Amino acid sequence: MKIYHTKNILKSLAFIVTVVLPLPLFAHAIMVKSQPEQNATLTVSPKQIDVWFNDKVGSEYKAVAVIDSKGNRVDNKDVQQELLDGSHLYCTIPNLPADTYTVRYRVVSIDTHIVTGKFQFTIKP
Ligand SMILES: [Cu+2]
Repeated sequence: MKIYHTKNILKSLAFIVTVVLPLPLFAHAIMVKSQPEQNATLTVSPKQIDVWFNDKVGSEYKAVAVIDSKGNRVDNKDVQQELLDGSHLYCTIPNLPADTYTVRYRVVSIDTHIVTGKFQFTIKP
């Protein structure tokens, strides 16, 4: 009798987890695309850096930074989140000289996990 009862509770919990909770709300953010692309070699300095995630990310604590090969931050510190596409962050950069740059990003996923990552691109006129 007791075991049967426990099974029913477990079944109910399983139902709540799989059906009632909207699972897509708990997505963990993963960067899916960037502009410039990872390891791209460009002949001219881009005007801005774009990163896209697999899902909307939180509007707080977002960060995108561009670092030159000497470790200096060179972006304009103006990260924005696209209004109609919360998965898209971007920042502007000044006209940069030839170098290899590292883009670092930090976002808060909808599942509340903080996600950080980086990629590089090179400017070589
Ligand atoms: Cu997560």
